[in-house]
Amino acid sequence: MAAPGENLKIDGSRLWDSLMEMAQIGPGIAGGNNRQTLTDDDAKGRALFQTWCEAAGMTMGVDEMGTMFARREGTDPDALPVYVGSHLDTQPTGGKYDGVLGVLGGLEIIRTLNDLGIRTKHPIVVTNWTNEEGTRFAPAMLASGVFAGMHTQDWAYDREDAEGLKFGDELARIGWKGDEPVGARKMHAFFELHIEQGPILEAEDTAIGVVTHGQGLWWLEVTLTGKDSHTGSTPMNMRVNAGLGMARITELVHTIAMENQPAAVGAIGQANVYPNSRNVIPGKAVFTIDFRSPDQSKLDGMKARLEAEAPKIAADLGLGIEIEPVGHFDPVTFDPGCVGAVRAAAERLGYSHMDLISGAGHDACWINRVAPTAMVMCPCVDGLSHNEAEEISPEWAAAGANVLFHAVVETAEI
Ligand code: HGY
Ligand code: MN
Ligand code: MN
Ligand code: MN
Repeated sequence: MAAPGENLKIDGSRLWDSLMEMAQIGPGIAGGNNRQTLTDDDAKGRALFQTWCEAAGMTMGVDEMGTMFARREGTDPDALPVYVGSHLDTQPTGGKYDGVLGVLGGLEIIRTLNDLGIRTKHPIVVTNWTNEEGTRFAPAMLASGVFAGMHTQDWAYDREDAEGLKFGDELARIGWKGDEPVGARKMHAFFELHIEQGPILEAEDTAIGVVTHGQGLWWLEVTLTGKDSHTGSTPMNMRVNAGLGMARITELVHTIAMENQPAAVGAIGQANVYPNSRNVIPGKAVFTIDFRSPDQSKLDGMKARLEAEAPKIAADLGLGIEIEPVGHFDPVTFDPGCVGAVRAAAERLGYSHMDLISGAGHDACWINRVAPTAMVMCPCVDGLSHNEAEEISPEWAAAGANVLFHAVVETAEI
């Protein structure tokens, strides 16, 4: 396969302009984005992406989970396409680049090939996976998980948000419930460009992360049941305090992760007490736990220890407890061939690069189960993400997109 010449580069300012234009849709309150999945803002972002894809001569397909597939034909229509993409949905207090850089980086590949009049042998399909974030509808990477056969579509359609709205209903409401069966598409390879969302690349002054592995994840939802009572007149020895149980289990999660260092993390994400009144002892607490590790035994060991010790905390306080796994994937090893294409591209282009384990989950983690897959990462300022202050430089964005371009085009064969 002929590798693209090192002088073949994407148009970094066009990519940056598109990032900034997409960032106008679903603005946050502090300079970032709140374009949560299946909201009207998500629909607007999807519409803008579709307009751009059609202007670039691509045809759009949409599957029954709402995932968007914009296809550019190759010279060999029978060749399996090379897929490239990420997600356009954001956290409630998200940044402008998480996911979006990977989708628009894919679009920039097409725009550049059009400029250069280059036609690859394999078709190329730029993808926007529905509901990668999993914050409105748990779990994360929901559509790519259905695509990879990890969840049934019916189970996904029944996922509810905090208002009790169902995923399937909201997908239909915004008009993005496609007609393609999910997972029917076969891929020659899948590549995803993403910001690191951690501090390593910036600290190492390195432009490109060659992602060899991804952490595994357990998401657990804990419900503690106690008794609402008066914060003033209830004696301390008569309280059945779900808020206290949540605090102690929060500490337990941290202790478990710290005792599994290095390469293990754990935290509480969402936390709600009920009735959430300032002079009522909470009779109920519902909160989510996020454990991650690249080491399978540490990952499963942390979950097992939590499941063994949290009930003892609950029993000491007279609380009822339910622990429900709501998301999981094992540690990921990406395809050595695709990882090699990423590494060779970084070398050919003269970018500093290092092998990296992804701390965050990505659609690529699921797609890696059904197609040869690899990721390209670029640094982000202070390693900050899932925060409206998330920031990257245009140079970092362009470097990541150039490596993505070379890896995709080499794999799609020119
Ligand atoms: O949770 C994750 O790792 C991803 O950002 N959704
Ligand atoms: Mn992401
Ligand atoms: Mn994210
Ligand atoms: Mn497992």
